[in-house]
Amino acid sequence: MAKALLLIDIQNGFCPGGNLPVADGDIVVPIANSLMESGHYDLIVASQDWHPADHGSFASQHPGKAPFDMGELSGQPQVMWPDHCVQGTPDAAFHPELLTAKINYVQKKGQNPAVDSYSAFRDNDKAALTGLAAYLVSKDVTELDIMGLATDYCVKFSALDAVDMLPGVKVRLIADGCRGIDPKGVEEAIEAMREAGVDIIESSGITL
Ligand code: VGL
Ligand code: ZN
Repeated sequence: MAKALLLIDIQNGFCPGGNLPVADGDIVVPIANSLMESGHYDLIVASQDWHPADHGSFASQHPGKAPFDMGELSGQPQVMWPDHCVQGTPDAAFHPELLTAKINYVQKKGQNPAVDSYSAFRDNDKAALTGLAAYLVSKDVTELDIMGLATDYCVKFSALDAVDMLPGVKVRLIADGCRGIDPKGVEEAIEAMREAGVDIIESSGITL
């Protein structure tokens, strides 16, 4: 029986000044920090979008495409993103104020140039697993709280996969600890998570 906090992609790239900034993305940092310091969690895990420079989700790899166009990657529809979170660059680093010393395990994702990986658990085509589900099972995690960036992409896909891949684990979304790319997408994402069985909560409701 263990309670885990999963911090999704709290990286410079998704914060103001980054290459794929989410409005007010950095506002989630103090929320993550106070939750990590609260003593509520037995285990703290963070994901990190970690792309090679030639990742196929980048518009720069598709002649004629601009960032945020729709395109294709390995035959599947794919949003064309600006180059972001390239391995080893400052854009891929965790936000400098995130208390990374409190993080027990970092799950990198998105390394395969031929497929995107919004979820911290597996690639978008659901073929390759990252190993995070097995890690959480090995730590006997029974409650998983999720927050981070971006609500309508990596947070959503991670929460849906958590429900799918961790049967018996209670999954909650800390809504005020998330920020998204598209306001309408955020509403739809929260509804999709709720329908899948994710509890939508606020960080203020988490107490020892
Ligand atoms: C993300 C788009 C592309 C995210 C990552 O972290 O939500 N979104 N790569
Ligand atoms: Zn990405």
